[in-house]
Amino acid sequence: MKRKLITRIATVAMLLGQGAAWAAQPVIDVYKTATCGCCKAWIQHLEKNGFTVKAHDVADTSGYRAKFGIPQQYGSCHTGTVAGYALEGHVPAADIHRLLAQKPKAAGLAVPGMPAGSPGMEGPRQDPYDVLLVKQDGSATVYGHHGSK
Ligand SMILES: [Cu+2]
Repeated sequence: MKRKLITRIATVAMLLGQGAAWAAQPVIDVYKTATCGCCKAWIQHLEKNGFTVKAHDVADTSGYRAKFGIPQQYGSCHTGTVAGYALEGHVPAADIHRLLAQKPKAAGLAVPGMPAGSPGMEGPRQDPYDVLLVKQDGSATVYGHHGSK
């Protein structure tokens, strides 16, 4: 439902000649706990890469994860949505831009856990990690690989 509405809004925006500006800065809604520091760092990463972020502090993110179609096994510390897709965990902005350009049939993207070196989890350690494309049936394929190896 939400997706249809967004599509309609996008169509109206395009008719007004603002399509490019809207497409360049889609809004990402993020559900996180108030005390999560790496969630805030991830949000800053998104904003630095052209996204507008609306953050919502919630007591527990697992209900949002389930609602947006991401199985708990792919869970991380925060759950977001953009253009009808779920974004679970520390997903790099580049993969989100690719998702929005390619528009695959899927529930969304997930970076399970909190890999060291992912956006918002920067530090001395850089672990290799995968960005998963989670399908509507809960299965997943590798959408992107980051870090060494
Ligand atoms: Cu985190």
